[in-house]
Amino acid sequence: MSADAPSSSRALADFYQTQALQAPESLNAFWMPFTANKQFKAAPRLLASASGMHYRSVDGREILDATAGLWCCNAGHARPRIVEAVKKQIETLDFAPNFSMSSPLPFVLAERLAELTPGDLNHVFYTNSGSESVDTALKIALAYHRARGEGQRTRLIGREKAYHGVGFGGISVGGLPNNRKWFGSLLPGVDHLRHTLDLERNAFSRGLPPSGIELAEDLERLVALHDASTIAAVIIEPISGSAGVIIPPEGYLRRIREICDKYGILLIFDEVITGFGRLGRAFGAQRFDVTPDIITAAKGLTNGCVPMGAVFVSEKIHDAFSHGPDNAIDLFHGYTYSGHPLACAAALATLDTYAEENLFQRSLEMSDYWEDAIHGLRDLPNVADIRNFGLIGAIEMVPRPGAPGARAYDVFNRAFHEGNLLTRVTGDVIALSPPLIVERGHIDRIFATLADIIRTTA
Ligand code: PXG
Repeated sequence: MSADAPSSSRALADFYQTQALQAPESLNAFWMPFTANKQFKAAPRLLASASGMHYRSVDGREILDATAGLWCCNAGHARPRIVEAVKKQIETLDFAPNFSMSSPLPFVLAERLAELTPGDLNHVFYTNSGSESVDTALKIALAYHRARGEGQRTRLIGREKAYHGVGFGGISVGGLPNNRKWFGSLLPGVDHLRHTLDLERNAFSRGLPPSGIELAEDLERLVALHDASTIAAVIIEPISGSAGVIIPPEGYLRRIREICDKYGILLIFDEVITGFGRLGRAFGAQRFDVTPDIITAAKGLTNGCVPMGAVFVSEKIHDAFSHGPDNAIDLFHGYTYSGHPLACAAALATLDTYAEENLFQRSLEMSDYWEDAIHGLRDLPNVADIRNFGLIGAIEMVPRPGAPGARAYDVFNRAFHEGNLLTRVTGDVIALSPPLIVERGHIDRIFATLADIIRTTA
């Protein structure tokens, strides 16, 4: 506690609240993640509070949230059920270990989640983030093959331009050069499929791009090169977000599934951003009608308010670990906070909010309006492509010569300061993923603001 903090509990609560609402005296000590720290600290963008579709900035402006925080607050902000559930839980059971001990909520939540997952992905392993979910899924895939006597299947296949978080497993199967090149030799025995972004053939597609199913055959190339007997799993984002929103070509995911089945390769869908209604169903797997063997999730699981991730596995995978004696540990893996009571309470109240307000269906129904609205920007200056699916949208800007990303960054920064609008920028792409409670009026405002700003950004 800092030296000037008061000692009575009421005054203390006010003290922290005041600190939370105003600009801090120094920005120096916090080393911000994935941020140009010098640029940010010279002109900070600080959010102090949030409710529903809006943030409030420290300078008192109401900011429309077109990104659900960071793809996570799918039900909107500070939803009453979730707030109450978390408050109650912290007063009741703040922490309970889950290694050879537990508490009721992780079990209750797991049963609820198993009702939402596709196929027989009925078993849940808890993590605290998308990155941990990815590393967990990769480890489960390797251990699964070993448990069934195919321990030589050690190779993991990712994709160019993929983002699977920042663990060593995730950056190894990931395909973003900046996230890899700084960090040494990464995991051995990883290879990558080609990415599917193709502006020449698919620019301004509405929904799924028509061309590119043949890129799934790239998996056959890797099988021919390495032999299927060495390959444990393929990991794919149904829609990649961080790489600038890449939508799969029609039929692509199904073809990948077929090839995995042909060779006994596990298919992992990384649904950290596509889970929990973003694409109009609980999971992208259901929207695309392609069932993977493992799903990774996080973000929307707790509506972003308490860190939590999850890995869903099929019966076959779960069963492969259950042949030992009763006193044998199934899986030598887990986190101190796997199944944390606060996260479980938040997740249960989040699932109830999604169900009560029918938000997955709502997201599906709103997506046509969303699509029409975003494609209304196609003739603006410097717009290279517009992509959309579900309640995801991307506007790719033509980069300024010699300054990749600078124009899109200016649009994002001006949208925040001048347009009171929170968007997300990644490279030359403005990415949009509003809370699923978004109304038509919000959508109109998002694209009117962006149109103005794009028109006036050189
Ligand atoms: N997998 C996928 C597909 C993701 O999108 C992660 C794993 C990692 O999750 P954690 O919880 O460890 O961050 C993600 C995260 C963006 C953006 O702007 C996307 C993510 C994170 C931060 C920014 O697109 N996705």
